[in-house]
Amino acid sequence: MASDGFRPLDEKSLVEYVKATPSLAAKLGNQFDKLDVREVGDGNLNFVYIIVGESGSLVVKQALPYIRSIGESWPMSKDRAYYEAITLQEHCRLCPQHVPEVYHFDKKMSLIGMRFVEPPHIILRKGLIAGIEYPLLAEHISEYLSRTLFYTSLLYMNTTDHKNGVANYCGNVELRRLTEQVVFSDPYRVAEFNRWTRPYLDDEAQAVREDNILKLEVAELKSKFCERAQALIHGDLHTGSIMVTADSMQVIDPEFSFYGPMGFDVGAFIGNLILAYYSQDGHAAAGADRRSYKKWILMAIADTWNLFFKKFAALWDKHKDGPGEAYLPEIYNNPEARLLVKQKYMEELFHDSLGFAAAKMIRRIVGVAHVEDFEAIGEAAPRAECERRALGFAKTLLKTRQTFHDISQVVSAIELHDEAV
Ligand code: ADP
Ligand code: SR1
Ligand code: MG
Repeated sequence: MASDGFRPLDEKSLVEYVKATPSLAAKLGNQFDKLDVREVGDGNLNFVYIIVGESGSLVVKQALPYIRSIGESWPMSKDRAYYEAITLQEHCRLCPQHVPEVYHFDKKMSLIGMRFVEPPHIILRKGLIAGIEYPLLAEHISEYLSRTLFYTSLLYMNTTDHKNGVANYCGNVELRRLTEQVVFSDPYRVAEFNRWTRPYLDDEAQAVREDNILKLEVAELKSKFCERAQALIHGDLHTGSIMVTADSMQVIDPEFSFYGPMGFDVGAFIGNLILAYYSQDGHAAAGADRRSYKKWILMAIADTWNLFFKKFAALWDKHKDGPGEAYLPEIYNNPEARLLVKQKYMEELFHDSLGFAAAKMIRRIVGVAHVEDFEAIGEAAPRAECERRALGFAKTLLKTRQTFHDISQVVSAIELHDEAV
């Protein structure tokens, strides 16, 4: 054991740990005879164990002091487990139906015990690759986004609570720096871990590095990401951080959380749906094209924004006379003033979301961490073709996001770009 009390667990030592931890042992009904223990971590950073016994189940997640997908050559603070645990708890309080319960947190061990999000839940990204429609997805994600973002913003919070919240997350600096680097910097310069589908996208990767307008736009987004403490955001809300069934949705993995721009979460989700859209042709089998599935993804994008807008605005109306510091009732006390500020706020949030969506798409094609949507397309040539379309659309979206005023215009542009190239 290290002097700080940390030791990495394996499947065997984990069982001893659970037995010695009453809050976890109780979740297994204190029955340890026939335990099935499996390490299932397929994310980029951590180790995740599922433990299923005859009388219960749980998940244990442990952060080691480096990035798993790269190795020990890229050290990373294991304090990330602390931020993940406190955000799971806060988001579970605000939106219990869509966030797994935390059973136990051990700061020295950088270890979280939480609810096992049981089968038939699967990772949304895998469902999208398989071509599965989720009729309630937009309803559920808009509920999660609207509640977690509204209730942690100055639209609802008083300034003392909000500043305390901001301060609580200031220490998550290494994960913020990681995002600053791999989303907003590395794709725009030559960097050690950047990769793309060679040689097909060599010219496209170079073009990204030489596009001054693109660099101008991404600088604006980076500045918002670094400087705007708008609400407690998940910070990594891609489709690999969401588990789904036909009628349930659970958001996991908020280790990148901090008080940041709301559009970073909304955009992460929408951007990853757009990536899923452009990957579909690579998954189409003979006699089974993905045309209707692509339509469904477009509908999910539109529904997500529209429902989010509606629910977020409804929360704002409900709490218009509440403690929120941003728009004090004695100043914005007439319907016209309220409408004006709401329109301006939501329009900026819309454009932020589109910008962050685009930046998140670009980094997944020419940066370090790629997505299974494309990686699962075995042959390089068709994979590169899908990626080229996605990258082309993302660049346009990043540069022209201010020209869109409605999500239906974005959806039309996605389709047009797909048909044109
Ligand atoms: P990382 O932080 O490394 O990205 P994730 O939190 O994304 O790790 O988890 C990796 C994988 O572990 C997920 O893709 C999912 O399959 C599984 N997993 C994580 N948390 C749970 C949970 N609470 N219930 C069920 N499976 C989980
Ligand atoms: C080395 S970058 C790893 C990526 O995985 C996480 O899910 C985040 O998206 C991060 O940028
Ligand atoms: Mg993850």
